[in-house]
Amino acid sequence: MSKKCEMFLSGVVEGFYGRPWTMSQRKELFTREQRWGLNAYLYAPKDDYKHRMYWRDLYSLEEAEQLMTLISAARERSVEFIYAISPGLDITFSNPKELTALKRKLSQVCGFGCRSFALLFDDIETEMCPADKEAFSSFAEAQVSVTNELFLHLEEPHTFLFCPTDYCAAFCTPSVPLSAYLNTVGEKLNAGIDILWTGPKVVSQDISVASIEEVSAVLRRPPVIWDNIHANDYDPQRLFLGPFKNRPTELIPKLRGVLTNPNCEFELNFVAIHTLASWCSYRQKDVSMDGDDQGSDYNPHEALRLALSDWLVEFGRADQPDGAGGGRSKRDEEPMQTDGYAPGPKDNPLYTAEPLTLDDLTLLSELFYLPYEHGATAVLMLQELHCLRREDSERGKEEWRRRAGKFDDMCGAVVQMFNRLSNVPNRIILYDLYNYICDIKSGVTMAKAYVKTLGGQTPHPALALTDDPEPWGFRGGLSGEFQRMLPSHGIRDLFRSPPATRVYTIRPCTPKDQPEVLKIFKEMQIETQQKVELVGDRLVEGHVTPSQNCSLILDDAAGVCGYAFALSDAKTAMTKAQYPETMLQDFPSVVAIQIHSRVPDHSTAERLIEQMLSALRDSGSKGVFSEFRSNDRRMYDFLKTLDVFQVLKVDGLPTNLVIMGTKL
Ligand code: GDL
Repeated sequence: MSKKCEMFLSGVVEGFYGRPWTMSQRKELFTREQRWGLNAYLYAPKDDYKHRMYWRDLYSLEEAEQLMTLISAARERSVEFIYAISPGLDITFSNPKELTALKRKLSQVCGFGCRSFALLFDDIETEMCPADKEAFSSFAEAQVSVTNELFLHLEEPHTFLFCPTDYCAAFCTPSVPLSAYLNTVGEKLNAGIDILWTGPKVVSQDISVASIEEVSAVLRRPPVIWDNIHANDYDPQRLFLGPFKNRPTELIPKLRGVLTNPNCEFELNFVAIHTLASWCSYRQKDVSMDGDDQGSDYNPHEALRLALSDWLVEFGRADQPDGAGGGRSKRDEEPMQTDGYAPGPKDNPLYTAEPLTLDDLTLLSELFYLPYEHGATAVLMLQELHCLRREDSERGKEEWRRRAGKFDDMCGAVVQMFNRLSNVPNRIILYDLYNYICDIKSGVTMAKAYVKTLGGQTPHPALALTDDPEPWGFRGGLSGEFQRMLPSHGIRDLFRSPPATRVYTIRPCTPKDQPEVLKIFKEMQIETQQKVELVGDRLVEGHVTPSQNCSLILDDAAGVCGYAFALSDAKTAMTKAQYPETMLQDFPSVVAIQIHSRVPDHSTAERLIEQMLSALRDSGSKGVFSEFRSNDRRMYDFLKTLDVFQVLKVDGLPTNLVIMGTKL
């Protein structure tokens, strides 16, 4: 790794699509970052004209003044302001005028007092124009050449970031280690430039240490994580109020930094940024000799609790900056509409607003948790509804009624939370939240009415589930309709059939399973579209008989959903000297595994593999390898997360083949 010891960059990237934040929101962000110990802000709003679409245009006097004020506000709060430009939509890399335009633009921003820069090439066409094809041997060469030039032009800024076009493992072909694009970037990008990386996917559920070691080796430097865990610009119904999670703190010393690209709505990022700051605080604790920290690690639940307690205070504030949002300012706090009015004994009493509680905020966060996970209460509500719907014969009986009552109470708590939220003094936060809480209130109200109907009661006509419902009875618009027609619809609805109610079985394979096994095998082949001859394929296709106890099937309610076949002496199935003797000495056995994509939880597949490894161990084998088509990402990523299998470096393999192995 070429980098000298650097400050760990921690903070926020404003890098989402949609309405950019306002200058005063950004200033408020710097205040919060300083308060919570974060140190960086990357300015990269996708829909800001002069950041991306009109990247060549210089800022006007008025804009210049605003940016200057913003940059100095960041400095006052000890936040490093990193200005990013995204020229990738239409730049001609080989045209010297384009480089001049970029230099002119960044020099202008340098004149505003900015000293840190970034060049972003995410989300663009990868096909080069004819002129660039003549001038550069690859897209990576073109980007690297322009980026290196700019870096030198700006006199090698201390912080200069580059966002590759393949910015996550899922985009790399055939794989991270074998990606020609990333290898060129790693080799040729000036060592003083840092590289942004979003993890295994654009929105990564987990970021493992192994995955970062893998990409760092290719990039020849530790990456800066651009974390999309809280980004919500891809779905207007989703919002993420869960804690920063599934990134072990052991990552910290292996990274150059972490910047979170959070929810579009500024005020709804309190939890996202607060919990990221808690996570980052473990970088100091790592080196501290303070006995208190011994054995403690970042705990997402605890971090969430702390964030929500602080956020609760914000909800109670009526003195919003700029007096925006129609909230009550300090001056007119007393008296209010009650001035001169007191209801008589027989009149309606005055409306009294109940204050928001920490429980309300916890519930809110659990309903809008994380991209791959609902919070505990949300899961419970889905499970309850699932059971109430299924247990037809039980309706009317005591136990069913008890459960229906419980579900009704949970829906009631959501409505109560909505009511309290709509009364909070801080109208700015409320207005950012409004669409989401309205949507969930509607959702649970419909579900509540449905359970009433199941129990034989008649709900309010507005909520009736008839064939002529009000429009809120069929939600989601055109996009929702498209979604429901796609084959992938429902795959991630693990909440609709919650994991707890799914039952999987592992059993020996019988000849009757062969058609189902082949179906899964063929699906994978179609998905990966790669022709490589694998020893494992011969086991799956039945050309070679697996060793004793080494053919296992995974079943779910719908039938076969996975398999594992192994042979303790792989050599007996090889038609030629396919793999080197040295590899076969350490890893004499072969296993072929596939899990259908409809199986959402890793733990079941993990059990299947463990059972197989134990059968091989019993047969006296020392080690086992498994072959993967390099774009069979699902299985490859899965085995990596298990941390049992490692990628084996085998000379002379075809580039579209990856071998993973484990000692037994
Ligand atoms: C992306 C975009 C980002 C967007 C995010 C979530 C990167 C590097 N780029 O791919 O602008 O907000 O997805 O939709 O993440």
